[in-house]
Amino acid sequence: MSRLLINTYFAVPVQFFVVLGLTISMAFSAQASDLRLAVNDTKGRISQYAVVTLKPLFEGNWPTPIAHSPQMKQQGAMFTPFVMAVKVNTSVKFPNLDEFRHQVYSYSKAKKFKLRLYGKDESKEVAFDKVGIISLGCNIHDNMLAYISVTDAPYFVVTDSAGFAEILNVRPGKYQLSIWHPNQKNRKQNFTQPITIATDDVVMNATLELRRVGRKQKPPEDGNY
Ligand SMILES: [Cu+2]
Repeated sequence: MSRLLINTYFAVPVQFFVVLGLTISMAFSAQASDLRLAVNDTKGRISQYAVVTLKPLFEGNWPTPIAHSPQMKQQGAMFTPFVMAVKVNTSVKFPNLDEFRHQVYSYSKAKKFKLRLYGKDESKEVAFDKVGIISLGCNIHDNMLAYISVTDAPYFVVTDSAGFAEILNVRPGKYQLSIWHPNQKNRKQNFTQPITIATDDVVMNATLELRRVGRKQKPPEDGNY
């Protein structure tokens, strides 16, 4: 296997509020390729909870995504996960695993809703039919906060605790790579970058400019259930 390393520096327009350091490593392999992406901030800290999407810049028939039923759990007066990405028109379950009640709501443009108060081992379901970022809260517990990124991209993933994202079996072609993070400095402007997936695996690194004080979901204070 031969390996080609390209280091490229992109001067990013100021309005992006994002700096990108890009390292592409191409390992020659067959047909569909894998994209591996490490996301960090300008101080070199790994960035968990970045939503990475790949949108094709070409026409194509995309297979219907496998039906899945993602869950936004309420447990210990916290939402889990903190950031979730789903394909548009996906229904998300909201199971309450606590001994007490929650009332989940969103005022976000892409989906405004308020679930009724419900208790342990009950679950509600919400279908997200518009692309956008949904910010979730709970009327009972102010500390509770989570995000659902609703996308129409065929490929999407959220970076893990190592700031790492992996998209496997990407069809070759030109794509718009887009990264959203709850703490990105410019909330209206995602990081975007065109990217060509050939028949080689791609390994790259993206650096986001994040706010110094970020949005976090704090654990509840003692006895504050
Ligand atoms: Cu709650």
